Amino acid sequence: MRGISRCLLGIVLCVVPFLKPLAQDCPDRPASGTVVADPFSISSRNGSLDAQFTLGHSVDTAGYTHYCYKYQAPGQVVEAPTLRVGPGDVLNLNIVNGITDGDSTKMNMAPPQGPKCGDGGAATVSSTNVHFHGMNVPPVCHQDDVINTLIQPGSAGFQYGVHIPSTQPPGMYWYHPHVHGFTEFQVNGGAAGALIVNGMEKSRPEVAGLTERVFVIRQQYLVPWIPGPYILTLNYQSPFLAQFPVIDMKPGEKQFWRVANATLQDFLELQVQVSGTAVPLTLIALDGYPLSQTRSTNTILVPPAGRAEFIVQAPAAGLSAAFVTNSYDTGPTGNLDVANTLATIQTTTTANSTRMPEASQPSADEIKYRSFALQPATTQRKLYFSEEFGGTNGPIQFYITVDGQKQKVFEPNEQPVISTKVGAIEDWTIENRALETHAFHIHQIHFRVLEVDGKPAPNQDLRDTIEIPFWDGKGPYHSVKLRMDFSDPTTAGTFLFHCHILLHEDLGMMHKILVSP
Ligand SMILES: [Cu+2]
Repeated sequence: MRGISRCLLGIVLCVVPFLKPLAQDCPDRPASGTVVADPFSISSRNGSLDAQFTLGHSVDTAGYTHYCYKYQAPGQVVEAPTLRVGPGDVLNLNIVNGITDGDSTKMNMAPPQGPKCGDGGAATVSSTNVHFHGMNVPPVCHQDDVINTLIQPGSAGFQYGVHIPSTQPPGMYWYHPHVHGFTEFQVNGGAAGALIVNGMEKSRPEVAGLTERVFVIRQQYLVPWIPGPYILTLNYQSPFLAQFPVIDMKPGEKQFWRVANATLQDFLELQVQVSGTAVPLTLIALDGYPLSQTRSTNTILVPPAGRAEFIVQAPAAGLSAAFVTNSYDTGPTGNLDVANTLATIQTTTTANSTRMPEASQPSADEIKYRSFALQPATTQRKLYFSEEFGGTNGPIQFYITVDGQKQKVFEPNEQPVISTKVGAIEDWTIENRALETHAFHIHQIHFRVLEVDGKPAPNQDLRDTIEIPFWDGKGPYHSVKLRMDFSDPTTAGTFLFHCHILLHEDLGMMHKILVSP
């Protein structure tokens, strides 16, 4: 549903950004129409990556808040650096909530009643925590718990120590705040960055030695109280009039692009167009997992929170080229995902960037994921997305429901709606009964896409986020059948599954699952 629903649901949410004096905490963003640089990158050394981020915000002249992760690099403060780790490393990330002028009195949620993690207290518009999206890491305090972890403004900070499994596939993941009710606020235009697990050249030698580019696409609502208008930014550079971000490539050069959809709700139908025609891209990985076989396609659909990694061949000198997203129909009650030029591509003889390492053999640990979720399922479940107009919780309710249970919105202190055990292999059929496309995401694990609309999926990819198209009001619902593999004890615990349209998640289209050891 469009952004207006947040305002319809609570005028307080819409006016909060206007009540505070201007703050200018966040680094300046790159000027429109300039060459896009990769995010600043920090890498693990001797098995650990130690860094400190401070969450800040700036309020623009329209009164809207942009959140940011600030990192003190040598000689400069940079925003949301790319974190690079290896399988088996520890990510020691210290998070300081540096918001000094937030207004925690206007909107808050009851304190989580689970074990206190971090500062405790009520979740407010200025509370934060971090989710490591796609990482197969434990859902426990100081790792990837987002149910009980709260980092409040003014506290000393919070120490994450995320143990990356030795079996974590090489690829692109991302990090962002995940406080229920306020995720969209903090991700909007700002607080999100890329997390890369090294070693893709071992699994997919096609990328060895290529120039590597990291692109994070974010979304900024322009007018928070009016639905629709937004811009998409590429590594924080926004377009202005016809001045688009510029990607430099050498003529004919093959580059390895790693693209994260860090938008709030946008389904990105990505293409590289040369002289107006989409050209073939070699797809290497989705959602951090290398494909079992590469495939050639000229369009890659990346739902909100998804990632796609692919090889792009630069045009010959003198041809016009662009990186674009097409318009995407999300249904009668869905958002308007319009066509956008993300960047123009210019050929230059001086383009350079970091290069992927040369190929080497993956270890046995690193290739374990290839057999993930191949075993037959022992349990079948059916879930569905739905929306309800009118009700006690505002004009629209957003639900994800286990078939047979009562429709209800997420409550931070609810009991898990699904309980299972380590070792379970389950097939979940997820229907979309709403007049709007939703994006299913589960924390901690990936799933194998077995079927789409009841037919075998041609590629059976491993994903952590997948689109389920809207119902058009007649005929069968669209659905996916996903194999959930809970065999890894590393990810035992209580964690979340939800729609990754962040407004929907904030409004309760989410529930808990318990995987008991
Ligand atoms: Cu949704």
